[in-house]
Parts: sequence; C-alpha cells; structure tokens
Amino acid sequence: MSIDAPGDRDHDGIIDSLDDCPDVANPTQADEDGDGLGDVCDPCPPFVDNHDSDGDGLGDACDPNPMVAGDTLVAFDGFQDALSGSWTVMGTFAVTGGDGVLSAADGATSLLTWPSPGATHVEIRAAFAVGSITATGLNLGAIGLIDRLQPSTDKAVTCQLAALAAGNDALVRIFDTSASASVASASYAFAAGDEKQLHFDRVGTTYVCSVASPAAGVHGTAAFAPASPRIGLRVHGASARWHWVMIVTSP
Ligand SMILES: [Ca+2]
Ligand SMILES: [Ca+2]
Ligand SMILES: [Ca+2]
Ligand SMILES: [Ca+2]
Repeated sequence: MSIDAPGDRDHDGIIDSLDDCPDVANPTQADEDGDGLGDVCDPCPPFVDNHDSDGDGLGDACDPNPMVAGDTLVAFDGFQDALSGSWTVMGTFAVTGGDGVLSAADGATSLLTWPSPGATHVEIRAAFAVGSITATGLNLGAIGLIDRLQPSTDKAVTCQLAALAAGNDALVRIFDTSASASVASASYAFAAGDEKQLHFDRVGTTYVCSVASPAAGVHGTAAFAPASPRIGLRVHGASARWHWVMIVTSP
C-alpha cells in the first residue's frame, strides 16, 4: 500500500510532474520507445512518431487505417516489466532485458496469448529477433503470430516464418495448425539474429500475413473459428526474442 504524495492524481506513487502517464496508474513507468510517454498512454507505444492524422487516438505508425477513424489499441506489451493484463503463457517464456523470449524444443510449441477481441477486423503485429531453429531432420521450426487459437490446444491460424534447422526451405506462410494445412506460402530467407516485424490482419475469414525488412506477404482464407479464441505469439521448434506486440481492432 502506498501513501499518496501531493500531486499524484492517478495514485501510482509517482508524482504528476515526474509521471510519464499522470492520469493512468503505471508504477513501473514502462516506455518502450523512450518518447517520454508511458506505454499505457502513448498513442503509438513502439514508435516515437505519435502523429495521429484521423484523431482516433492511435498514432499513424500503429494505425492499420491511419486516415479512417475508429481503430482501437486492445493490447500492447513492450516486455519492460512483468506481464500484465490478460496474457497467458503455455510452454517456455521469460521476460528478460526488455524482451519476451519464447522458446520450444523440436516438436514442441510455446505460446503467449490474449483473449481475441470480438471484432470482425483484427490485426496483431510484433517485432522480434530471430532466435534459433531447434527443429531437427525434416521438421520445420516456426516463429509467428497466431489468431483463432483454440484454448489449451495448439490449433490456430498462424502467420509465421518457418525453416529447416539448416535454413533451407525458408518460408513466410499462413498455416492452419488445426488442419496441418498451408493456406498460402512464399519463399523467404531469414537467419538467426535477423530483426523482423510480422503483421497478421484478419477480416472475417480472410487473412493477410506480411513481414518487414525485406517486405513480403501472403494472403488466403481459413475457416477455423473455435469458441473463446485467443490471439498472440507462437514458436514451434524454435526460439525468438520479442521486442513488443500489439493487438488492434478496426472498423
Ligand atoms: Ca501514472
Ligand atoms: Ca512511449
Ligand atoms: Ca510513441
Ligand atoms: Ca489514428
């Protein structure tokens, strides 16, 4: 229990003049992009440019539709402090050095997930450093984003970078793990240590999976839609060091 200092209107123990979000309680003051606005009140938590053309409260660099108002940031985590909100871990996950590290041995899966927002149009986006592919033989290791995860299973629609351990057969793809079926894929080389950003956008049953630097993407449809689905990050036979993740709903 903390004692309110004078001028601490959100009662988080940080006086207003020093608080990076004076109206939202955030005792750890996490500020992923270092722009002086804490993550919980930053119009675009991972990027310094907070310009918001459509005035909907989500900065252009974070806004899937920067000229059309109505987008909403449902969740952001920069892994600057302990997991908060509604994140659930399955498998191996640790917050360390400002990143969230997910790792899984050959044939295993680790997940960090949030309840899927009840919206038709949802985007999940995350930045990460590629770790290692731990898959062996002809098993693909994969690092990616998931949507429509059936709780307590590894059944979901995924947007992933996948490859064999030696780096062969590297792909960006949409893969439906509920049917073990590739929805769409394209060759995409990547290696340990690469910095990547994935976007997974869904409107109804139509998905777009894209990767930045260099840019590539695939699109397709998947009908898998379990009850009470979850959305988040996944590694399978691989590891990744996630810098941040955000979930946005759009009109
Ligand atoms: Ca505060
Ligand atoms: Ca900030
Ligand atoms: Ca910002
Ligand atoms: Ca906006």
